[in-house]
Amino acid sequence: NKHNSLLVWFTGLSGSGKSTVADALEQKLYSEKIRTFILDGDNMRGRLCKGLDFSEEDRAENIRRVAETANLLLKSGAVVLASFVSPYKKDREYVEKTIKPNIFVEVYMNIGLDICKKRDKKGLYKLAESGELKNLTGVNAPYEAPENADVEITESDSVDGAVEKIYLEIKDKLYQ
Ligand code: GGZ
Repeated sequence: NKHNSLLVWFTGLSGSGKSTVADALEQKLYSEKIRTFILDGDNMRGRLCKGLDFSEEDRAENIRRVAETANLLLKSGAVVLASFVSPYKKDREYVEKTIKPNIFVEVYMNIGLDICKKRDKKGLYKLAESGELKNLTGVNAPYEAPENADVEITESDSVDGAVEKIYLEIKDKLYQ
């Protein structure tokens, strides 16, 4: 099955559903025999990006290493699904300019902070609000929302709906 490589970049707050939607998109692509690879905080921050914190500088370095890794995977022909908070516009722009033109698809998980806080799976928001965690995006660190994302997912989209939106955006790019 011949398809192009693509980098689908999910940005959004912790708890906005980046990984959930990326996983569901991967399932859909898998059923179409498209080769995928997921990059996220779980497989990057614990390994290649170990030791980096959540300061602006270290987030930039985190994203730089992610971009290098994504580039290698893209060369193998895979569709790379990358889920990173990536709150700084300059870092997201860096990723886009580092990879081959026209294979970058930005997905903005535009989910309100209130909803992310309610989920708070890891208890990070609670910690940040009590002052025990610094640099938590949305609470005591900024999130610079994308202004021209290729796809925007909001709280009115279901997971399947989100997958459909993204798929519509990437399907031509996959096979052109
Ligand atoms: C943001 C944090 C922080 C702080 C820990 N700020 O929802 P999660 O838990 O599973 O995913 C988040 C992950 C963010 O790492 P990224 O590599 O995506 O960040 S960035 O792109 O900004 O470099 C969250 C957890 O790590 N986490 N502390 N202070 N997210």
